[in-house]
Amino acid sequence: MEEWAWNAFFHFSSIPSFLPEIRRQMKEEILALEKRALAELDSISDHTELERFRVTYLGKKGLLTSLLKRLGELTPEERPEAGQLANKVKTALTRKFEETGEKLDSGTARKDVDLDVTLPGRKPARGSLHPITQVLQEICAIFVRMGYRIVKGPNVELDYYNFEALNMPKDHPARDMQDTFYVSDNVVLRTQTSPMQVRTMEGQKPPVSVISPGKVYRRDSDVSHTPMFHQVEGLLVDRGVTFGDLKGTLTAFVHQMFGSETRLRFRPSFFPFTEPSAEVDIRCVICKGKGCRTCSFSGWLEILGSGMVDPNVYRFVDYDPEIYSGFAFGLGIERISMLKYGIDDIQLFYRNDIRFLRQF
Ligand code: 2NM
Repeated sequence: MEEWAWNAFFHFSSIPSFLPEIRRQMKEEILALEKRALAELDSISDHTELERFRVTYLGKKGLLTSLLKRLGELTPEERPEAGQLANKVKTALTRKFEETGEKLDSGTARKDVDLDVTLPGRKPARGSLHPITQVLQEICAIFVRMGYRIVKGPNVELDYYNFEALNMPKDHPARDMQDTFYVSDNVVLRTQTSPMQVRTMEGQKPPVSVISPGKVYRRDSDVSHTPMFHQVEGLLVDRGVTFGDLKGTLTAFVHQMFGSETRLRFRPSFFPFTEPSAEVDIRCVICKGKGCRTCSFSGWLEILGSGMVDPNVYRFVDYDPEIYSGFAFGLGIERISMLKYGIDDIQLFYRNDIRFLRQF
C-alpha cells in the first residue's frame, strides 16, 4: 500500500475501543505493520532510503508511534498485552534498522538489482539532418569531386548582383514586384544564388569553377512553391569551354544523383543570363517514362536549367568574351528532393512534423 494510503488509514481508524472487533484489529495492525516494515528494510539499498524508512516507521510522527499512541483506546485489561506486542515490534524494527545501516556502511547490503553492468548500453536517440540539407550536401559533394569550389554569400543582396549584372535590366519581367521581396529600392532578398557567381568572377580571373548553394526567396506559395527555397547554382569559365562540356558535366551529375541508367534530354529554353540556354529533363523516376501524375503524363521531369554564360554578363565582371567562355546551371533542391523521395507537397519540408522528418 502507498504511504499516503497508510497514513489515511491510521488517521481515520481511531474508532472507540469498546468494540471488540476494533481491539482485535489493533493486534493485527501491529503485526501487519511489522511485516511490512521488515519487508521494506530488506529492499533498502542506500542511506537515503533508510532515512525515509526511519521517518515513516520509527519517527515521532511515524506509523509505529501513532499505533503506540492509540493503545490508550484499549481497556486497562487489554492494554498490557497489546503494549508488550507493540514494544517488541518496536525493538525488533529498531534493531533491524540499525543492522541495515551497518550493512550499508560495510558494503554488504543488497545492491540495486536493476543494474546489470553486463547488459549492452542503451543507444541515445540521435537527430538527423533535414532532408533538404542532406540532398544539398549530396549535390555539393558530386561537384566538389569534379573540382568545383563552394562559395556562399549574403541572402540580402544588392539589386545590382541579383539582376543588373545578370543581364536583367530594370524593365525585365523577372524583376516584377510579384516575384521579388524588396528590402529597399536597390536591395532585395536574392531570388537565385547566381549573385555569388557574379561576385566570384568580379574577384578572380578564369579558370573559374564554383558552385553556390543556399536559400533563395520568391513571393510564391502553393503545393510546389514556398517563399523560401534552396538552390545550387554552378559556373565554369575558361578558355575554349563549349556546350559539349556543359552536356558532359550535367550528364555526369545526373548519373551520380539518380543512377547511371537515367536517361536525360536537353531542351532549348531561355534565361536572360545564358545564350544558348537549355533545360534538362530526366526520364520520370516514378513511372520510368510510361506517364503518370508526377510527370504530367509526359514521361519526363524537368530538373535543372543551364546554358552558356551570356557575353553581356562577362562585360559586368570585366572578362573578355572573345577569350573566355563558360557554362552555368541552376537547380532547385526542394524539387529534386520531392522527385527523389516521391513527395507531392513541398510544404511538408517546412511543417517540422517529426513523423515526416524521421523518415530521412
Ligand atoms: C540557372 C540557369 C541557367 C546561372 C547563370 C549564372 C551566371 F552567373 F554565370 F550568369 N549563374 N547561374 C544560371 C544559368 C542559372 O538557374 C536555373
